Amino acid sequence: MIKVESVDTFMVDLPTIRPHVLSMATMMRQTALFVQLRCSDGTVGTGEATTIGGLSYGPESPEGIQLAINTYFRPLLIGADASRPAVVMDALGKAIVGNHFAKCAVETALLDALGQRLGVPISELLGGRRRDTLPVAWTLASGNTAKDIDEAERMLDLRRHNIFKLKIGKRRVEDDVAHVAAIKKALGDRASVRVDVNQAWDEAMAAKGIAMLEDAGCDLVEQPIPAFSRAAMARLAQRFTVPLMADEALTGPYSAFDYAANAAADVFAVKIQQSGGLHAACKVGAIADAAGIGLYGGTMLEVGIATAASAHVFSTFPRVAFQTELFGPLLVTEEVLTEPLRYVDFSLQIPGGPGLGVSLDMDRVAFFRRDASHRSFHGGVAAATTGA
Ligand code: MUC
Ligand code: MG
Repeated sequence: MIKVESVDTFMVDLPTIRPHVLSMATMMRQTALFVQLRCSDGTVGTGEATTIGGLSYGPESPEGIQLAINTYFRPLLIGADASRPAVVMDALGKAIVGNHFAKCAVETALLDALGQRLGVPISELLGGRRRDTLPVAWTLASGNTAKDIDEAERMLDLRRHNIFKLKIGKRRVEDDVAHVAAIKKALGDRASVRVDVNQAWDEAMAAKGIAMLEDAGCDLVEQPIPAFSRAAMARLAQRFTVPLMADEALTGPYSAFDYAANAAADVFAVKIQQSGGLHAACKVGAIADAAGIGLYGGTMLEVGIATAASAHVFSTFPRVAFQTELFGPLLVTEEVLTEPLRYVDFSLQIPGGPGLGVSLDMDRVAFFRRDASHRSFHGGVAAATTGA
């Protein structure tokens, strides 16, 4: 039997290229928690967990994920059969409630090690990829309309992105819609313009806002109201033509089934961490497919490891009708992979090597580790993320 011999976790703080302004937080940096599983055959599998704005997006923080893995996952993983990731994940599922982001990081590491051992990419372990590239949206979230238009023009010139997601919900509905309309007017048919409200509206504000967004030429409205408002989402989806996308509401196959059964969204943003892992994300995708719901490959602004893991998952979907937003590595100033992911012609090229097909540059990771001796971290969470 090939056993898991050690479980290491380490956290890096990477500056963002500019403040990333969302309805619930402004990000000045992204924190990634990496997990590495060393197996008795010498393989080392890597996984990654991130979130957005500390605890302002969801119930798991990078610090909490590290504590959970070190304290509760590690004793269950040491000595476990590394050639059976599904069995190991079942055991973790029985012993540990929730903790989806942590579970996803661990499952990624198990599958990375298995893929390396078998000499196949993770996409092949998940049933086989259907494509080698994925179109990637970019989020315009500088907080300033003119800057966002400049940024979009730059992305179009570089042929890096022609789909833009605008983060709204922080200001008055009228001001937010004016911002969207100005950007759509500037970009015209050269780009798709979408919005993510990150739950900031109530149903009445959403009814007003979505009607105005339709007039402004917006192509997709993501999570306009709180995740718990499934009935209201169903009413809004019924009422408007512009597709409504669920994001925060989708916390795995059960909520995906609930949303699909109640026609509460036209599109699902599938996220590997929110779903509870790579297989769970595949199930969310399958439920959407069976229900005639469109798919969008979402991100928690992961950096290279979990972005590659997400790409492997999305490569297996029969259709990704609303494309993806796997741009996380491009939002930070520093690269942590030995070979950066490649973005060409508006798309991400999905790595083709065994396992994830990417690996951490351990020297760079050592430099950016929060606990590195040259770094001091005095209550930096607040400094890195300001509330809404
Ligand atoms: C979210 O809510 O979708 C994805 C892109 C981005 O800028 O933020 C995320 C989170
Ligand atoms: Mg979202």
